Amino acid sequence: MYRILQRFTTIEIKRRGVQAIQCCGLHELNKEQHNFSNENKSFKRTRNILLGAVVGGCIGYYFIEKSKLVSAEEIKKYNNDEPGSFKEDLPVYNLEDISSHATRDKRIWVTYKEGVYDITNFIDTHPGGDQILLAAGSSVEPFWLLYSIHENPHVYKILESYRIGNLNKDECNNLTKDMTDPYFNEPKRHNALKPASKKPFNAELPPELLIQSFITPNELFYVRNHLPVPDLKAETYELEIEIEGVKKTKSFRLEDLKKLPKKTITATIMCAGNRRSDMIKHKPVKGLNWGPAAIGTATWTGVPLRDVLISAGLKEDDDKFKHVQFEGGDSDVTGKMYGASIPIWRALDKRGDVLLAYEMNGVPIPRDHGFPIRVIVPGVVGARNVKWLEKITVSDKESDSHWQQNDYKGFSPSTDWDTVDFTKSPAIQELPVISAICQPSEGSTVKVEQDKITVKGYAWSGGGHKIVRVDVTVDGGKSWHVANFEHQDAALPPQHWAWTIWTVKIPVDKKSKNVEIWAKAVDSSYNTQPESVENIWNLRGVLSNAYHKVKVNLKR
Ligand code: HEM
Ligand SMILES: Nc1nc2c(c(=O)[nH]1)N[C@H]1C(S)=C(S)[C@@H](COP(=O)(O)O)O[C@H]1N2
Ligand SMILES: [Mo]
Repeated sequence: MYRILQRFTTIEIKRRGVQAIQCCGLHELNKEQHNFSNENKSFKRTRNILLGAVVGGCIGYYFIEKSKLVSAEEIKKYNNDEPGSFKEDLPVYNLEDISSHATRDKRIWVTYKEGVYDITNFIDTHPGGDQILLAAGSSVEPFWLLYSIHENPHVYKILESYRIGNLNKDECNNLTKDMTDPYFNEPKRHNALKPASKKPFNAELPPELLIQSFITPNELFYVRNHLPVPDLKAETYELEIEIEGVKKTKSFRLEDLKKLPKKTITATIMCAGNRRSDMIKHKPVKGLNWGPAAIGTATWTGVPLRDVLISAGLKEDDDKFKHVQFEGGDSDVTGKMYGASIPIWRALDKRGDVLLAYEMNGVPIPRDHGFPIRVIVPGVVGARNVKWLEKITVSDKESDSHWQQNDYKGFSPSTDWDTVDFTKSPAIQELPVISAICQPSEGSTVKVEQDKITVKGYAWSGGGHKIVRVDVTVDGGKSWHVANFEHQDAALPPQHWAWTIWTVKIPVDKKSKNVEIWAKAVDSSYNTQPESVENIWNLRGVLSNAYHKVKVNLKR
């Protein structure tokens, strides 16, 4: 009834070219709705009566109004009916107000563009179920990139019926700050990113969401920070390039870099600690407890590092140099910057596609991901993809940074903290082949349909290798099922930088109440994953790429 009435008023009014709905108090109704914690029957009845009156009044008002001359200002105000556009007669809320409304007892608010909505009363009737709660206290936009079913006037109409206010965009970056906290100026993050640590901020998506789209929306891309996020400004940004032995360094402003020929690649970035939680189950390690979602895929646009180095004066055939070092704008209390390096051959190889990127998925790189410039070293461990890039040094030595020398290295399962010698292992560069089962996730209940369950996940390999096969079993390897590739990039190895999204339907035993699903991938070099985590365990919990094993319950 409510919807029909609402549709009627909107259509009626639109047909006549004036959007008078604002002045009829529909939002008052929504405010009222927002004060009720239970939408009971009598409330619905009262609401409908009220609505009838409101609609009647509205039409009446329209006829009275029609006789008046409407000012340009007013037309602008009332025509502003794009979903999520600013509505002058509604209150304005800041991001803190929104994120404090994330549970049913406090009411559940979400934002879409500049609109603020109280969707508490919609949750139980949402066709997509409980998933809607992932957006509680945050924006629905990144989810709607994953589930494009929402790009539909019918959905916008439902959404607008829950409108309660506007989002104060100016205030977003201007919340009350405690200047003594080094983390006082962190960017606002989406609530769906589940933090493994808050300061520094490290977070990943629930695995089921991760594989809903081939390209990961920026706001949902895992974040791996070692330090507070620097606040670099495009206007004052400078990148310094030093070629060792050459006195004069060269510097590039952002606009200088943007003038050089640009390139776009689609590349997956993965943290060395992805799937560390599987290793921790076997034996504790030092490191953040990452699940299988410390990985993401984006299109990256920027200028090839090779071109910048050559324009800074580096000679391609000069074999004095062995490494290209990077320094980020994020520093620790002693003033030491985050740093890493890659071998020079990779930096200069035309096929290496190493970029100084300024765009992520078509927009300026968000602060958490390295604004305004980050290095993208496709096929290479996340740690070398230095964010907030401020300095490049061409050298005969590796970076002396902690993260190059004393971290991000692999060791034998029998090496522990009392015996470890970090100088004995090389720094991780290209990552080995990996896969993960994302749907169903560990411990969940899956519906058996026609004696089969559907399993979905990703697979990826470093060094530009492509995934050629993913095998999945539910009987401990007695029978393997080859997965279908739902999405794979067309690029050929050794420039295949993006992950593969796979899916498979597997028959399950009629009597079994639960199963353990295993997945393993094979890459274009026919490298595959190790069977057990026990035998690849290492004290930092990196390179955790054993068969992915997920236990689930079955429902018929
Ligand atoms: C708060 C605003 C939201 C509204 C008004 C809304 C509305 C809807 C509607 C009307 C549909 C059915 C679409 C159709 O079949 O034409 C739908 C489906 C769906 N929604 Fe939402 N939604 C919202 C938020 C979300 C969020 C935040 C998520 C995920 C995190 C989500 C996940 C889904 C899924 C997975 C489906 C598809 C279900 C299926 O395929 O059967 N929705 N939603
Ligand atoms: N300057 C700087 N660059 C950095 C880091 C950092 O803390 N500071 N973290 C690295 C690590 S370990 C990873 S996995 C990736 C994470 O990138 P993302 O946060 O954009 O997902 O950035 C890398 N680049
Ligand atoms: Mo990482």
